[in-house]
Amino acid sequence: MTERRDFLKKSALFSIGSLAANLVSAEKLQAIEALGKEELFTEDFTLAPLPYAYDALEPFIDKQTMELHHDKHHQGYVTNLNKALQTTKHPAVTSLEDIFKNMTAFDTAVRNNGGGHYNHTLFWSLMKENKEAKPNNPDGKVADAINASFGSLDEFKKQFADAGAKRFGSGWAWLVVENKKLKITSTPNQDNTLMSISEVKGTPILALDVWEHAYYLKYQNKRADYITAWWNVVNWTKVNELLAKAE
Ligand code: MN3
Repeated sequence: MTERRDFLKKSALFSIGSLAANLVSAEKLQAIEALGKEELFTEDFTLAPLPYAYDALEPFIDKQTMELHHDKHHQGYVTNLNKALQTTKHPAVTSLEDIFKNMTAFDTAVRNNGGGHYNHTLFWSLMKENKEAKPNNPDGKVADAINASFGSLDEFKKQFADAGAKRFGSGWAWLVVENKKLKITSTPNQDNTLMSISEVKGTPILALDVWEHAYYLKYQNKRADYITAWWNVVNWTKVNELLAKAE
């Protein structure tokens, strides 16, 4: 335990040293030190590469959108999340899920950028290439669960697309599991249904980014067209995996 504390202290000092060199003024550094070193320490979150090529989702989602979305937008959330965790006081952090459970204990920048990091990581994993000209429909448990909860696949897709289309401004549409029940909902900004501040809670098993940056280059203002195209690249195998884990 002592070793761990020493390690934490050293790492914190190192991290403050780096901050002093790169990011913050002497005044800010003093304020940070006053917060207590251990609370400042966190291991940096990192951005994983996309699990497929940038052009894998063509023609439904274009290469340039994927490049900007992953390399600029998602990277921005990761960078700003690390910065926020290094410069604000907060409880010890071991995972994004821990942060979300106790959201009000963290700075707004942690909420926005932590949500951004989690939501995008999930979003990339929930898509896959589709070069076949045939409907991309779910099978297995998730197909049964969708029929049981919404009556039919068409009705589910209609309700989910509505949740995305009607989300005013920027946000996300979700299919979540709560108490073994499937639920469709949406959240503003980079919020998600794991956050303690979320009105609707549950474990996300399908996520759709409806921020303009997700579709504007190819679909301009036509969010509904983007959603219609997006169904072609949903990775239902991954949705089934997440459903099995959530139950
Ligand atoms: Mn996005």
